[in-house]
Amino acid sequence: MKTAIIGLPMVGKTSLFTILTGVHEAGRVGAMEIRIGVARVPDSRVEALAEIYAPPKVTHAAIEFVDFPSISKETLREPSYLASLRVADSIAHVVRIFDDQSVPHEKGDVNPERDIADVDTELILSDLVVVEKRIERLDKDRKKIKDPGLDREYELLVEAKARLEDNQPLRTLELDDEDEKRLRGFQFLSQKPILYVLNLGEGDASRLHEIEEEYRAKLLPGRPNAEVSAICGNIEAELVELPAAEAAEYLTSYGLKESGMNRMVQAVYRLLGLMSFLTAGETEVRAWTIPINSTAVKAAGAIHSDFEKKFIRAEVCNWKDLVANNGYPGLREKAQLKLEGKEYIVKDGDVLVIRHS
Ligand SMILES: Nc1nc2c(ncn2[C@@H]2O[C@H](COP(=O)(O)OP(=O)(O)OP(=O)(O)O)[C@@H](O)[C@H]2O)c(=O)[nH]1
Ligand SMILES: [Mg+2]
Repeated sequence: MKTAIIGLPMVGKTSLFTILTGVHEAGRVGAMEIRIGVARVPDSRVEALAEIYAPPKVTHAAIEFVDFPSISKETLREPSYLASLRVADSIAHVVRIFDDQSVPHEKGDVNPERDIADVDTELILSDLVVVEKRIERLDKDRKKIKDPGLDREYELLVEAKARLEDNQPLRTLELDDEDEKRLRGFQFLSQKPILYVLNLGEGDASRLHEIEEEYRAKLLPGRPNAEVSAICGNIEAELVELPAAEAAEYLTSYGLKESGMNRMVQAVYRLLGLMSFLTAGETEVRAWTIPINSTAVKAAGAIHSDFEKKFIRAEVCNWKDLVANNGYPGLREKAQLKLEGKEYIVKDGDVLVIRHS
């Protein structure tokens, strides 16, 4: 799963990307290349389980981030830029809130709501071009061939066009599975789930939650599949350099409880419709990524395709119970380990042992 980091020039995209993924090289301002990195999904449950087993291997879930050059009408016409953006599963739009005289703003002043509206509109216009082209093509084809599939696609695209012309993103379309499939191939930009990442200055750090709430209230009503996450890029950049104990102290000195980067990654994870289940043992403690509402047999498949094919049942417990009992033997004694079949819906924080033939 890939999340594209986009935004206007000099808003802190590359700085964020570097903090998230640890990918440093070529991180110069104004770089034109598109870069991919992997971010660990922070998960305190993994650490708690690792304390019991002290395994040689501890593996967190991971998601990909892609650092894009600044977005504009022009870059959205570049085939390679557009192609890379189209294949992203979600978008993180970095919005500049920090005020810093030494960092120029493309539009002369800091105005987050204007910037959000402008970038949203560029994505919408880019989709409109695709929709109009396809409608034109369908107009011709439908005169030659009678096909209910084409007729439905035409109807859908006419609806999509109306939304876009009304400056509404395609995220607002409510689609059933069939229609969703009909549109999927277009990889519309304004249909992708979006996280607005508010990049605050240090001066605003103590008001971070307040500012986040303020923007949530302003932005989210009427915007499905969107989320808001506030972070303070400069503080986060310092944090990654510090050992854990000092990092906690550093956060407290700004009146913060948790790294904003953690909250941002978790927000992306939710937006992508993902969750984690865990496996724990002497050799490895690990978080695995699955779509929310996955069955036990699908979860088994995330570990190994053979486990899915040869699935017999899953032994399931909640991670807290496993920690409280200091491992499986205690759980078994108290009969807190449940046997579940293929169709069991895995819950966030379940620890699984897959029994297979
Ligand atoms: N004060 C302040 N400066 C920041 C912050 N984040 C980034 N900057 C500065 O802004 C400049 C641009 O940062 P980048 O991370 O390269 O921004 P970008 O969005 O990738 O820029 P382009 O790729 O050139 O569009 C650098 O000089 C950073 O040091 C921040 O949170 N606060
Ligand atoms: Mg950059």
